[in-house]
Amino acid sequence: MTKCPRCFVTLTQDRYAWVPLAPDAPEVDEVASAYHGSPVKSGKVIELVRPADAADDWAPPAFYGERQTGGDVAEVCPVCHYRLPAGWRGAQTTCVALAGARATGKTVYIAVLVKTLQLLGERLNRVAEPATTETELNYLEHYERPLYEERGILESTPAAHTGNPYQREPLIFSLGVWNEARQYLVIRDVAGEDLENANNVNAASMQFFGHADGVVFMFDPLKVESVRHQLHDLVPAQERVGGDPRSVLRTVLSIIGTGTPHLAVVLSKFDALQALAHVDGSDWSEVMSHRGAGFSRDPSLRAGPYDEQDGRLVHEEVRSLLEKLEARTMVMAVEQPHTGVQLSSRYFAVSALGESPVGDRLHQNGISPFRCLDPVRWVLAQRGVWA
Ligand SMILES: Nc1nc2c(ncn2[C@@H]2O[C@H](COP(=O)(O)OP(=O)(O)O)[C@@H](O)[C@H]2O)c(=O)[nH]1
Ligand SMILES: [Mg+2]
Ligand SMILES: [Zn+2]
Repeated sequence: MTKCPRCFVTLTQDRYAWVPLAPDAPEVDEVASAYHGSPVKSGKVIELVRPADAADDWAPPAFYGERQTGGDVAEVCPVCHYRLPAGWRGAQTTCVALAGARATGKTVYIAVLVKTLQLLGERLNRVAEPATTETELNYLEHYERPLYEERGILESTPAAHTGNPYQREPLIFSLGVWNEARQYLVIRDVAGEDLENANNVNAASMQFFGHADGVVFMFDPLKVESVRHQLHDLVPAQERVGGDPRSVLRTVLSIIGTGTPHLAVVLSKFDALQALAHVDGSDWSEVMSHRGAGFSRDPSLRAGPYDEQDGRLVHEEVRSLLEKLEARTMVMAVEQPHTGVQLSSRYFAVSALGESPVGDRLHQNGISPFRCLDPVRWVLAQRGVWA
């Protein structure tokens, strides 16, 4: 099954659309603009709907778009008018959407996730590489370079209606051939502001959450007062931005509506909780220094298939951690959603950096990711990819 990389809607054999590659007078495309979140210009979109009496093996007549426009065309998604990468319809896609309040670590997570995905790919004898030039440049400029080269920390992702909107573009990675099909992983970042604003529930540009295969919802433990308090001397203070995770989760679940993505609830910046092991005499130190715990080790780069048993163990552990973090209302929101739609969900713990940054610079030990692959491998495994 193939989905559009932007709106995540499944591409069916019933609807097609094209745009001229070199339009004479590009105009604002209202549909594309609504799904993108800011004005998009293009030539006139040519649409084709399967006739009601068409045979089962109906396909668009050859060069239909070219003949309609009198020039070269590119195929676009019939729903959101996103220009589909070459050969897209013949491939299979796994679409993952990041969610969470501002500064929960989504963008840093994506930067590191791609690196660890490539490491695992090497072990599985598979590639994990940008599928388009746009993705390559976007990843390099907005994710990889700020984190790995400048060793700084990424700027907070701008909201969809402000400046440089790199997070409106999907990141598309080729995962090679698996199950006799070309596989792509599409990752969509999001600006936390857009999810902290409950008015966005019906925005076209947010509807991809409902169509995703996986939604990775991040929860920042440093937002929890008692954790921050105990970490006082151990972990450099982070800026106190970002909304209430519970209301963000509520908004995300509302956007998902009747959709059925797998929901990964991820405790981010797990290094901060691990640091609590060193707080003598605190009740946290006992919990966090438990050597036998699944969250004390990271088997995620083993070349084997996704480890379901390990996943369940960590799921239970993180679930009780969340309750300890006074996040019981979040657990309830996940397990008894107000929308009435019970999603397949699992809890995870990740640290993208492995250690807390000092001010706006990375820790001198650099980056040592912890369990970053787990949520995405779980989603991929549900689709039988790299499983
Ligand atoms: N301790 C720790 N801090 C992190 C980690 N990942 C991100 N951060 C911090 O959280 C801040 C926000 O990260 P970012 O990815 O921009 O958050 P976003 O707004 O959710 O995209 C960064 O500036 C880092 O200081 C992590 O794994 N550990
Ligand atoms: Mg961000
Ligand atoms: Zn689309």
